[in-house]
Amino acid sequence: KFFPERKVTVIRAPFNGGQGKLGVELGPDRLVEYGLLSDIKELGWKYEISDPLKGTDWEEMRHDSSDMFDNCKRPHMVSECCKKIYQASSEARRTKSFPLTIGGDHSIGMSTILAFINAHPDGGIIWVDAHADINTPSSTDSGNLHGCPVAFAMGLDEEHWPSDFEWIKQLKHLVKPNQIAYIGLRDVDKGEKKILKDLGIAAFSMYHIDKYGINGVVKRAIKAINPTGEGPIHVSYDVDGIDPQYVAATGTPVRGGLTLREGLFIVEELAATGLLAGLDIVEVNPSLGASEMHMVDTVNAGLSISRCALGETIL
Ligand code: HAR
Ligand code: MN
Ligand code: MN
Ligand code: MN
Repeated sequence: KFFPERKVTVIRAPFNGGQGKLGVELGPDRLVEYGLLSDIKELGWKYEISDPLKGTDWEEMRHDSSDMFDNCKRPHMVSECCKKIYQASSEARRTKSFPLTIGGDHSIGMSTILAFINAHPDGGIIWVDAHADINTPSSTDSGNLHGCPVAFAMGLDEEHWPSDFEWIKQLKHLVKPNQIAYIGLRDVDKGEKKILKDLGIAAFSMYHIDKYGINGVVKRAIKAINPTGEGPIHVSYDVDGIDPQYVAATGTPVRGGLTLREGLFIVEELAATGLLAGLDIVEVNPSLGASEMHMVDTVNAGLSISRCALGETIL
């Protein structure tokens, strides 16, 4: 009901500046090479492609190693690229097109969820991930901003932000703690645990999946962010939420994750509710994994997630 014309905007986000491993910027091309666009068509959607980072002067971005703020790495690059992705995502929402953003590292999640919340102030977000990505520029140990997008989208600790992120402070809406729920967590930093607890954010770890089953967790997550049962839901899907036995070609794999079926069930169930209103697929790194097979498995997992989100069912 949110997408009367059944149109998808595929937003390419070939970005790696939120972390230190090369290769994740190749994710979008690999997903397309392995059939993303034909999958979309086959499921009865039209698509258009948005390429907001095209023409980016990467030399200028890396102007020098002075793109640091305390221990935060590349704040200028991350902010500039995220601003462009925010604009592309907002434009897709303006035209009632389903934004399918393909990364790239997860720093770009700040853009897609902010565009979502500014288009749908009553919306809810499900963040599928092994990690909570809610470090602030002050709490991050690694300095990698792909560990911080949720904190930026929520305006946490904004008095200590690098000045590059001023644009976020100008937005009408930021994400509120009751508008996001996590599924799949298993590697959360000490400082992040405190933030999650203090703000009362709904966080379903692998423990909760073992305890309630994936169906029980998805139900609880929807209820936490969408008490009326009618608001739209955006999913920001870090493929490392799924266990590395299925998804090995990713920058920060953590064992003990979702099975591939559990990972797909999340999006199948959200698509079935008719509330799914946007998807990010991030952290596919075709250069990682011990073999070609790992790359192929990981890309195919990303494609399966997209197809489930667009309504593919098993029968
Ligand atoms: N929490 C760690 C940090 O802040 C690692 C998190 C980043 N890893 C990701 N994002 N792939 O989900 O650096
Ligand atoms: Mn700057
Ligand atoms: Mn992530
Ligand atoms: Mn992660």
